[in-house]
Amino acid sequence: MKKRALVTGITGQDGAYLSQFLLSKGYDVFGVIRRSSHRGVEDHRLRWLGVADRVTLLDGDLGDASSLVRIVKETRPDEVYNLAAQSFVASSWRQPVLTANITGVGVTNMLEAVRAEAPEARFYQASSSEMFGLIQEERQSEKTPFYPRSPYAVAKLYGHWITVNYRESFGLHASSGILFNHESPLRGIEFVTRKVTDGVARIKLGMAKELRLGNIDAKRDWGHARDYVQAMWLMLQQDKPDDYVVATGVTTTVRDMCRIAFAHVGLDMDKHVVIDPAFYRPAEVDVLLGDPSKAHAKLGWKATTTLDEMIREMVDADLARLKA
Ligand code: NAP
Ligand code: G4F
Repeated sequence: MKKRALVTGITGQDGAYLSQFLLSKGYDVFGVIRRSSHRGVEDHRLRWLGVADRVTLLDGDLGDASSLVRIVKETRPDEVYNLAAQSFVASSWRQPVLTANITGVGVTNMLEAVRAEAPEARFYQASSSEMFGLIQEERQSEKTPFYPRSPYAVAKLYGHWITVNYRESFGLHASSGILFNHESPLRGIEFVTRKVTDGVARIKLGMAKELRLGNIDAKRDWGHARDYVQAMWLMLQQDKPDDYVVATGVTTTVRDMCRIAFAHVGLDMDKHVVIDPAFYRPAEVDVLLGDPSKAHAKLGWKATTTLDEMIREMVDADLARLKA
């Protein structure tokens, strides 16, 4: 019997890579897609990876509990990956209630649907290193206390704890992956790595002269989404549900990430980057650095792509996209 996986957020970066990975493992893959007036473009990432025709998309929304119950009933999944969220930190100050409803309470909607219609299914929650926020330890592990610094992080913290609570209250096989930043050529253009690689490609091709950025002294632990979706799957293959930090264990400033991107096409970032206070945040997460030793020891998982390799892959993909 083929295994069945249900993925919320299937049209996003991670949803696309996870679908590709699950299909390669022989799964039937179902995904939740929300209604849009631009039907036909939402699956662009799935098309980029060549898997759009191999997944089944069902109409639903994380804010509409009844749609989730119906979808879980219809698809009878063995594994549920809850990736859907308002995922952009900067937007969460502009849309705090929506962020709370979707990124936070939406998790309960999904857990309730699973509890009612597929209580044996294994559940993955997309938790975030943003929950560490104002860091309480130099290297953040599963034991590090949380200190969220944005409405997004507060909502994710709720989603994290409700997942733990449903595991402890109802015995669901519910695991939470505390994933540090992960990127790819499929990253949304508003996130800093992709904004930089797209900007560098535009400058190289003579389509732009400058790149406007906010706090380039912030540090992140960046990995590749292709590696990170494998950790999600590994969590659901364990006998017992648990929580895991997924990270590279290396942290880099936005400035140095930027320098890699400009250097790859032979440009000097100092001639093109303009600091624009419009991109500063009301409260910043200055530095994140993960300790992935539990994921390594228990899941046998390790990041395989360096930041250098990933940024060069992203710049090349943006150059190709813009030339086309
Ligand atoms: P993403 O590219 O922004 O994708 C978000 C997905 O959620 C999209 O498919 C989006 O649909 C969907 N979505 C948004 N609101 C929805 C709603 N109301 N109902 C149903 N679907 C909705 O994010 P990502 O980078 O793939 O991240 C996946 C998950 O991991 C997110 O929960 C994110 O917060 C979390 N996370 C990401 C990172 C990272 O570095 N990437 C790190 C830690 C945790 P549309 O396509 O229609 O917009
Ligand atoms: O790329 P970012 O927008 O990612 P951020 O805020 O770290 O959040 C991402 O990673 C989280 C995991 O830790 C996820 F949970 C979340 O869903 C998302 O995927 O910003 C990274 C850093 C920040 O410190 C920001 O202030 O880059 C800094 N930055 C500087 N200039 C900028 C810019 N960020 C953006 N987006 N745009 C700028 O112009």
